[in-house]
Amino acid sequence: MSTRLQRLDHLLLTSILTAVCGSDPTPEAPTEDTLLSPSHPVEGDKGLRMLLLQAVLLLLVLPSHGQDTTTKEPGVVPALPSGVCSGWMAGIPGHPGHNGIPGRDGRDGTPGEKGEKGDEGLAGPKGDPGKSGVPGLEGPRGFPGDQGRKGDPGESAYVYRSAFSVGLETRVTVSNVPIRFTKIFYNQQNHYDGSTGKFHCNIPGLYYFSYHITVYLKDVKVSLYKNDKAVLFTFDQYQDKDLDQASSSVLLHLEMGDQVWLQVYGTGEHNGIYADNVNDSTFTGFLLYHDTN
Ligand SMILES: [Ca+2]
Repeated sequence: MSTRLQRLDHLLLTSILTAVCGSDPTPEAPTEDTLLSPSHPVEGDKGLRMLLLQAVLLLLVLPSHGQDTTTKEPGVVPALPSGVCSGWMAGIPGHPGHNGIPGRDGRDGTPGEKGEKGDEGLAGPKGDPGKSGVPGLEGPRGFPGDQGRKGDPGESAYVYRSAFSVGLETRVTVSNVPIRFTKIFYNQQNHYDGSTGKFHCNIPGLYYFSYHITVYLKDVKVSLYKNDKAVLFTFDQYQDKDLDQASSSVLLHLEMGDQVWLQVYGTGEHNGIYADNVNDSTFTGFLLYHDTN
């Protein structure tokens, strides 16, 4: 029963397609001339064919009568007879569709082979100085250098010279007055006055004084005076039939105008200071350092 119905549907579809396409299943495609010819029955056939096409579509939509679905393969559509509608004219091509959205990024490719060694780069900037090393051993002593040129003459030292050295020419017989040494050994600056027996300070500074006295016939008490004040004392007792020596020395700071001399001191007869052609009594003084201010 189902086979018969399928055959009937197939026969009906074939007839309809034949009616739509024409009596001849393989007619030549109508040309533009034939389609536009007034003698061609275009309008009448066109309405009939459209009606038949709608009927065919309705039959295809309706289910088959009493079709046995158990014996039919799902999705199998009966094949159309060969040669049917082979002259069907293709429609006008549609418009191209819009471009789709870009696809997702593909996966990372496999690593490539190792490339060749590149060229040597430019030299970098100069680095910071390194730390100082350990000092080396001291080298050998060098040769003496050339002698330097002679320096400029210094300030004259003449003004700072002050010295005298004098002695007795005869024995002293008078006490309590300055002893006059008239035997001049040195008195170039004339700071010692032989007429008074006093030394006059012309250059402030430190002075050295000394005296060496020959003692004969009497005891000797002698002092070094500075401006009427005894600052140094020497005492020698005379022994009969003998010669004694009395001496002393001192450093004194003197100001301008100070005076220094030797003098027998005391009330007794202590003037045994003696001198002759073979025995001298001397008095000496000189500037050691002058004041700098
Ligand atoms: Ca003595």
